[in-house]
Amino acid sequence: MSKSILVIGARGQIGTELTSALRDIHGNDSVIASDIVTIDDAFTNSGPFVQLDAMDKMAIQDVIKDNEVEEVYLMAAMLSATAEKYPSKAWDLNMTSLFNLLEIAKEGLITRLFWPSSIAVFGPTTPRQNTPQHTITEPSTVYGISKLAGERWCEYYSKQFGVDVRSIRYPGLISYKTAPGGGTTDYAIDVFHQALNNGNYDCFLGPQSTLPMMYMDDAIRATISIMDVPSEQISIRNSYNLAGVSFSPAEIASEIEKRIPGFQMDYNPDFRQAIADSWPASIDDSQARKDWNWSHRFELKELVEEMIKNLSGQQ
Ligand code: AKB
Repeated sequence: MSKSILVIGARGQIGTELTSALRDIHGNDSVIASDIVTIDDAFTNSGPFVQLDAMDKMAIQDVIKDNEVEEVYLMAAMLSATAEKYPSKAWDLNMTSLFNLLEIAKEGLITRLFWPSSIAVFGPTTPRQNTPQHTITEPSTVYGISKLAGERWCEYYSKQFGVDVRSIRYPGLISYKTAPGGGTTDYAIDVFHQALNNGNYDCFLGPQSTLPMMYMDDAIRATISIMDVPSEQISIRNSYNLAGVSFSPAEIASEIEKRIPGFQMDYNPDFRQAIADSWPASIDDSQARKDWNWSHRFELKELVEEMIKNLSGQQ
């Protein structure tokens, strides 16, 4: 019998693709999708769906008990750009949801928990190139502060109570299936939509703002892989560094221009520039490679090709 899995935040950028991938592996009925928003469509109808507030511990506990859920992927979060506008809401959502799930795991109601962290745990004092797994973490953003606190809680619950929680520090994620929501790296998705629709893009970061990024297929593979390995292989209980490809707005513009001749990128940095400036340019993920055999597949060229191919059909 397949294990029962709950995805919280299943309609978000990562949650949507993660739910589909998990359903392909474990079967539609074994993967319960949940989100605060409910929309009657093909996605919610492809398997069980429950409307859940990620901060409502009692409701989550009921779903877990009623369905004998073993694993939870907690994907609900407020991202960096939005969190700067709503600091206390971001703190409440990002912290309360994690804290509740760690407690539920401690009580023995689930056996394994996935929680996403981010490159946002790093800050201006962190070495920017090839940022190590263990280094200075002094985030200067609301989102980064919440992710760093979350990482400390994950490690604490793992060490003190034996909670099997696993986590990845996601870089900026690039996908064509679902729109991103309120991140600093979102320009690298918006640019494709604008390039295909209008032939130009007004970028909110400057041309040289190199950031760590990853194609969604790689991110989903990493998420499912880290949850599949035996517990003894997980040596990092706060969160693993994960690297895909690093590029700047100027570099992605030049790759797009090769495929959409005449494409023009303009630069008008806004408040998100300061966030980008505080983050690493590239990540050392050798610990993830060593512990659970991680390796990324998509480089910039393939990522751009996939995005244009898939979005061209949708425009
Ligand atoms: C964001 O830009 O806020 C996210 C992230 C890097 O965690 N994509």
